[in-house]
Amino acid sequence: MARIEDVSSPARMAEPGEDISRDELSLATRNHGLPLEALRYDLTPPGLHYVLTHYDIPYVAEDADWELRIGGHVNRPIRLSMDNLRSYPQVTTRVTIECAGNGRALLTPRPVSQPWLVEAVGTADWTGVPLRALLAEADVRDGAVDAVFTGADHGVERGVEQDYQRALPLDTALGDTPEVLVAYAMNGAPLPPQHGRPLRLVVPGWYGMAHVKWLRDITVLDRPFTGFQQDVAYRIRQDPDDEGTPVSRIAPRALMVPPGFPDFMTRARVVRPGTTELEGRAWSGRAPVTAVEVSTDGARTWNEAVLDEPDEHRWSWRRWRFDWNAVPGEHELCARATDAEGRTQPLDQPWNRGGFANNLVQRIPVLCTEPS
Ligand SMILES: Nc1nc2c(c(=O)[nH]1)N[C@H]1C(S)=C(S)[C@@H](COP(=O)(O)O)O[C@H]1N2
Ligand SMILES: [Mo]
Repeated sequence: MARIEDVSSPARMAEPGEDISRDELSLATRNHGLPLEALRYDLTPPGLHYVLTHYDIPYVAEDADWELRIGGHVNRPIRLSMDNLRSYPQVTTRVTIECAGNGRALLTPRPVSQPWLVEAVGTADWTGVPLRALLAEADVRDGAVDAVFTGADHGVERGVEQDYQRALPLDTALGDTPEVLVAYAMNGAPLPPQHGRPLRLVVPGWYGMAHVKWLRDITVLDRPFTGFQQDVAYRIRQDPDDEGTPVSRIAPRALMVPPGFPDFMTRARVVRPGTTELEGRAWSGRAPVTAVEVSTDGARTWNEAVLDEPDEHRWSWRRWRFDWNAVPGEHELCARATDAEGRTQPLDQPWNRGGFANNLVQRIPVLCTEPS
């Protein structure tokens, strides 16, 4: 096994023209995306939410046996059963989670990893205990810097054997906007195994890697955490030896429900002439989405879409729609979101070695048939 000190470079790049490999295919069959037609739901139905798991899904026979330990740089280390956790005042937050590698397989050169197109997203109501209530109980000592979250899953990555671990800066862990949750329910039911049964972290606004599943340990550190998923993976680098910047909050993105009907093999879309309502969802983990624009001519011209009124769900995606008068021929549809801080989506491919946080505008080729 390699030591983490020896592995600082990101994953391999595919050679020019190199097809998706068997390894990538085996990841893609385990880690499924949101079928884009399910963007129609406010709350993603169970089983349609995307899934990403680095190693194996731990088998948990009895939630009653689970224990969450909180320790490290605290005055009162604690151990909590699921019943203990359920006795705290509970909070439910609607959160859109997106994998930081969403869009990776569309990049050139392609970082070799889970080959997402654009479908690594989903929205759920997560119920649990605010993390800050648990940290208050453990009484964090002065000088604390990071809180490290450890999952029960274990594996090897680029030669380094490890538990899945991620940290949050202490001010984020203790913050109230967003309020981080230690969640035990998804859409009102116990967490399904693939989403972290019985316990996971939910960090509204942050990319998926921060939402540690099968959470069994929280350790407070008086120094920055330097684990593999923090310091080696999930950093935005142009070159292997860049120090890079950490991946954190979700960049704005709009996705469209694929219009009309698909060709089975190519997924190419077919619509009939006339008015077609285009619709989709848009989100940003930094600031609320304030505009969505739609192009029906391959991003040459843009039109303002109608955004649903903002509701109380600040960390959830918002629905948008646009009436398109489809005429026979080939078209390319696009949508792009802009947030309250002026961030929007690029037309030119943003690129980094991990393929992280790229939010290239989605393009959907559509064939509109002749009137029948
Ligand atoms: N313990 C553990 N937590 C994890 C992961 C993991 O592999 N192990 N994957 C992370 C990543 S990269 C993502 S994108 C999200 C996916 O959450 P979901 O499968 O519930 O959609 O979980 C995160 N939490
Ligand atoms: Mo991810």
